Amino acid sequence: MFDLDEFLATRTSSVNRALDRYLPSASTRPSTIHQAMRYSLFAGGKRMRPALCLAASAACGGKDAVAMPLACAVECIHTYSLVHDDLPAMDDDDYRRGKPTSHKVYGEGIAVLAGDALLTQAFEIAARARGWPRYSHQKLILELARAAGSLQLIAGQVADLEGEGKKLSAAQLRYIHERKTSALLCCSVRMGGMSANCSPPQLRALTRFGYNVGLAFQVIDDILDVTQTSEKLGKTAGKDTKSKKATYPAIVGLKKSRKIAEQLTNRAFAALKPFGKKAAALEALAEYLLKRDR
Ligand code: GRG
Repeated sequence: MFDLDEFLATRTSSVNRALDRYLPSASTRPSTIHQAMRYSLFAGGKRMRPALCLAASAACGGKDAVAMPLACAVECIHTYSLVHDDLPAMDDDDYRRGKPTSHKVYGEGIAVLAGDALLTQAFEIAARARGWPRYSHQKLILELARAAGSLQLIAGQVADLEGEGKKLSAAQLRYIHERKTSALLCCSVRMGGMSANCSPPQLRALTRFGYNVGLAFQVIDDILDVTQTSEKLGKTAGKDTKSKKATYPAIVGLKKSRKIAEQLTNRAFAALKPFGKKAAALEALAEYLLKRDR
């Protein structure tokens, strides 16, 4: 039996240590921005994207230490997106990762800059990865930039904002989920594989896995928003309904939403077949993400 608790505990510690090393210290001038970056980064996120990156590296025979800069880079991008998403001009939220949001503590100006700085920091950290025979630095930076750019993460956010209060079809909702959530999760998995110099068929299998796990992740996130408390989630529950967002539970109901998340997870499992036992961590993570309650 794969010990996922042990995997998550050890990987979270090593990711936190690496992030601490990569980021300027809290006292580095101008200290406000470095404190704000660290405040959100170390607020207690679940570190699912780095865990997926390291697990994908392991599936391809890679080493954690080699994948670490890429695992940390995706976490910086993810944290930036949360800081900006919480701003009054976006979702206007007071609570994230169990703490007051960045703009509540540091003010809007510093929160905008902290998000910008985390995004930039991600590329600086990724540039420290050594590059591999099949995957040059150029390919890695392209991968990250595409996932975070105006065709993926930002596109998802734009469609999400523009869809508020409108009745969206399941296809339109899928468009949002693919970009807002699945793209960065998939990128985390792919970069883990790249750090192990994975073969093209392995990269295709990881892409299928990451795409489906990413979609399942957002369906579950939508379900948790209506079934869990803010205390449990560490962010404001019921926000989607309040801001009239299109979600799977709103469009197809809770029961069907759970079924869809299961189907997506099964597709993710199927993609892992070629990796055999080496994919134990990825498989356990996909199951955990389906059954999570926060
Ligand atoms: C570029 C402003 C801007 C936004 C990008 C990612 C995003 C769009 C907005 C963030 C809000 C949101 C609901 C995103 C979907 C992805 C998601 C479910 C994020 C929460 O991820 P978790 O649960 O969070 O892994 P922790 O805090 O555990 O890391």
